[in-house]
Amino acid sequence: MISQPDLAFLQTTYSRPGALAFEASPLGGIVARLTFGQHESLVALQGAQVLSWVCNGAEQLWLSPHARLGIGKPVRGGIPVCWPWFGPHPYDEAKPNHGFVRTRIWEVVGTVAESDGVSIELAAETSLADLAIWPQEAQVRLTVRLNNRLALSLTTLNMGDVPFILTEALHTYFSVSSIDLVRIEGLAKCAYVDKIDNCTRKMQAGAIEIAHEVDRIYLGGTASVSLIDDGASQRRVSIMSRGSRSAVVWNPWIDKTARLGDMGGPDAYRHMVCIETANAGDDVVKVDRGGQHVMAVEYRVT
Ligand code: TA6
Repeated sequence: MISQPDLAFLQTTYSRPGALAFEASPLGGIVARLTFGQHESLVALQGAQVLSWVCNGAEQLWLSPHARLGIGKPVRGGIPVCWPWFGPHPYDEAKPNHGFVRTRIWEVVGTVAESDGVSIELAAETSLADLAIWPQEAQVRLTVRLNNRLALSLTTLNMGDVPFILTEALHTYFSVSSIDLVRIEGLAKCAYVDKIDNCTRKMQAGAIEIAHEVDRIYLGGTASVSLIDDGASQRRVSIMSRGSRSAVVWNPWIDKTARLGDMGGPDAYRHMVCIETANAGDDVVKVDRGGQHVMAVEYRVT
């Protein structure tokens, strides 16, 4: 078990009556429950991972039924924080996929409850032990803010004496009615790396529809993307990013769902799609010594 901070301490120090409370999650770790009117979000201390976002009474995110906290494995679903690299380590595949902070217990550094929203800020710092897998000194902070929207802001601070290169993603798993009734707009005419076709570079023509495994890194800046679900939920999720030059679209489809083994069933792929705000592939970020970088995203459901 990974040690968790004291629930009573968190409640006493950071809870906000009627807006933010900490609780022991049935998944095995501590989560913060943010409430704003009929909207709600759950944020795990492990990985500073958003596990749930209920907007207008409907869950917007997909979470594996196998999700467990505190077992040293990343949780599949919600909004994983991929940092300080996206995907496999640039030159050592033995290192964890998507960096090493998804399984880390982040520290709560602040909570705010105001008339226009409620937010929590969490932080994680690289340790001496981390130098073996990433030879930099850095801090990463995530602020999650809930009102009738959900906004995340990921800040990287270079605490060391030399610049470093960063790739990163807010790896958001959206729940969808049925993958065949989904369109993704806003990436037309964007170049992308097709990871299921030998990383061939291609150009997106029109809206994205998904009828097979899709794993693409769209490059060069995508401030506004929309997920359109024409199924039972009949909804559009607007995704407004800043400080991000890449967008990743992923659906594992049938074979990869089976290989992953933690999606919760052979047809789980039909009910999720990842649309990730990122700096990935060619879009690396250089963080100067003493400098910082912010990547942010805001989701709105209409
Ligand atoms: O963002 C898409 C991706 O890089 C896929 O290639 C797949 O690996 C997915 O992330 C999930 O990665 P994970 O390490 O969470 O299993």
